[in-house]
Amino acid sequence: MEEQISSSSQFHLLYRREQNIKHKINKIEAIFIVSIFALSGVGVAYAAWTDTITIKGTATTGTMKWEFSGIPTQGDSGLDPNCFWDLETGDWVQMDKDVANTVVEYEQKTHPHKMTVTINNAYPYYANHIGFKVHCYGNIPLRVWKVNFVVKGQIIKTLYDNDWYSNPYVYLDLNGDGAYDLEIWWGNPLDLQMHFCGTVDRSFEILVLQPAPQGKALKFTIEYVAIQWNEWTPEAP
Ligand SMILES: [Ca+2]
Ligand SMILES: [Ca+2]
Repeated sequence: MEEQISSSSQFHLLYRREQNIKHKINKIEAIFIVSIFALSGVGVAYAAWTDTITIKGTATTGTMKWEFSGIPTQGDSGLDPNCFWDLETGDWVQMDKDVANTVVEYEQKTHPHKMTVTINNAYPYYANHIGFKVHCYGNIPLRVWKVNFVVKGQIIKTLYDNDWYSNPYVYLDLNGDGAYDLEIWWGNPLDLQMHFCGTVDRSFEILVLQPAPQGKALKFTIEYVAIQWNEWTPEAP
């Protein structure tokens, strides 16, 4: 008897659950249909808003351009200049013989950014002073950011503005034997801001040191790297 009552109760419970589920499905269907109408209304409104939006704009960029200009000058026009001991405290003397010579060449005729210095028949204490001009011809202000010293295609030394203020002397080992062959005194800091049509004079001095290899041309390239004024930093980032 108890089993019959129990079976009957279970039947009623199952029947009520089924009715509830059907009821919920009907409600979900109703909500879904209402939502479709609501979304279609939003869609019309959205389309109306986007149709009215039209944006037109024009942007132009400036130019950042500079070059080495003019003909580089030097202190050896014949009789050799010497600087005994070092470029900082040494005595500059013009000797009575023309043994060595220095050739300074820009990388290209128009808008060069590099110059190559070649010293022929050099000997210890032969020295030279090289002068050149930097010309800004773009409308974005710039600063020279760093100077790369390149030997046989490789950058072996980079000078930043902070380096210059702590020590403006650069030493180059041209043949990779671990001994410095040239001392270079870089004549100017690298923090000057340049504007369109601006030109500045720049210079450096070279001293041939005792370990320089005999019977070899001493050759290196100087590469200026300029950067827009607002990105300039006094040292490597
Ligand atoms: Ca000479
Ligand atoms: Ca060397």
